[in-house]
Amino acid sequence: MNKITNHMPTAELQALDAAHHMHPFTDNSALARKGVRIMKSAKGVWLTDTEGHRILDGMAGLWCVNIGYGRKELAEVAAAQMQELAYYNTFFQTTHIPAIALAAKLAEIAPEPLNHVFFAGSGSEANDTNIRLVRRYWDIKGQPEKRIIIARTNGYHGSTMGAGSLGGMAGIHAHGGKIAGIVHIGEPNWWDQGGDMTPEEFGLKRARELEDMILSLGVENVAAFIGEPIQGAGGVIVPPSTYWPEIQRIVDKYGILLIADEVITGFGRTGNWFGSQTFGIRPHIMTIAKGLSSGYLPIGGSIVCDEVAEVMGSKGDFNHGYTYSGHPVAAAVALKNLEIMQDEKIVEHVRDVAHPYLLERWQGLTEHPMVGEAKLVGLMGSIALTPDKARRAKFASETGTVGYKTRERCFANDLIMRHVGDRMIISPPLIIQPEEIDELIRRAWKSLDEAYAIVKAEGLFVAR
Ligand code: PXG
Repeated sequence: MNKITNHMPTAELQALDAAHHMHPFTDNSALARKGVRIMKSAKGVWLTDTEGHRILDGMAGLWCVNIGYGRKELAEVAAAQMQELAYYNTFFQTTHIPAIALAAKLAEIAPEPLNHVFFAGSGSEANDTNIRLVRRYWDIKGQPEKRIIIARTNGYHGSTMGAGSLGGMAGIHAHGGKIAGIVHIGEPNWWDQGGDMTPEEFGLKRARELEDMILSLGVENVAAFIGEPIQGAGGVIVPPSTYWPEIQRIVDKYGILLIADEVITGFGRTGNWFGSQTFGIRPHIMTIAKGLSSGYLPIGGSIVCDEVAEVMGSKGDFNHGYTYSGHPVAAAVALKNLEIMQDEKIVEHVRDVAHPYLLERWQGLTEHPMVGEAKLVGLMGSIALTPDKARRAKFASETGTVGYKTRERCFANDLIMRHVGDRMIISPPLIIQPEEIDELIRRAWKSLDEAYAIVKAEGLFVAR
């Protein structure tokens, strides 16, 4: 086979990709017919593809490139660490300097009493760790029957067997099934499901489903509750203000463990280091990945509170771990990423500059005839597309039809803004500057206008 170079025509690269590459969450034969988009390089918030388009990345890759693309310092740290110690494991009573330093840094950044880190290679792996960890915790405490984990419909926790089961997405369960001992309650999605209730009433109602579920299962059988502070892959669903305080009250009352999945909301995304701080949540365990290394290398983990770590350490081995738990190169890069975030005050930039600047313009999108609500926490936002704002109506077409058409216009206008059903979502790199926000909003308006024209012309601007 010929050497693949960046000079190879896009069509040839697409043909090779279609012949040999199975993409995640993709209809691969449909993609083969259409032709995949091939990214080539990136700097800051800007991607360049093999056709020379400069694309504004409104998603930070897959919610992860928080400090932006092309940071040389991270490449240098990776190269240096590979030469110093490319790999060693953290099993068998050994460790290495990057894993020590990163665990200590995470303990410094995370809220008290979260001071202990179990490393994984991804968010999915970390959530698989969490399933085994919470069950082992109750075993050691002499309550081995406490095994059930309560999660939420339309939550996303990854796509390994365990993490996919924690997630509440029927499409994932349909492909390969779901492990036992995980149940789901409703999501705090007021726009879609709140009916005539106020957001605050609906938030309480959805939180109280946790109490009802605990009581119906028997608290003696329940190990933990897991939730994303803000559902990301589910469509950037910002819960009503009443939701998390009520969840916290219930978790405290029944003494079950609380796992905050911070894979997206961690590391500055919501304007604080962690989404748990933004919502006043006090988790026993936080799942982390993505922004931990700004996506420069794969790494994830579970940050565990003192009490859980103490119990886990009190009765022999925890028979669990990954070859790449605390991988030295990934750990060194993650540590440098966090140092850059601190030195350049990136969390403060989100909170004091980028969020307030974007908020006003993002909310302005609700003046568009097709946009109902606009939500933005930190730099995590969504808009609901609707044919009738007052009724929060859904489109008559199959859910996602209008969202997909809108996403296609964004792609055509060199803006990466995704759709989840008929919601459009953004999660740009945290280093985004006001002039780039202006450009994002310009492209979003243009794409919405074009999509609206298409939707109307096709007779799809019709309520269900
Ligand atoms: N938890 C949350 C909250 C996530 O968003 C994971 C766990 C799993 O992490 P890994 O590293 O195993 O992928 C995620 C991942 C999407 C999309 O379509 C979102 C994710 C992954 C892939 C696609 O928005 N989030």
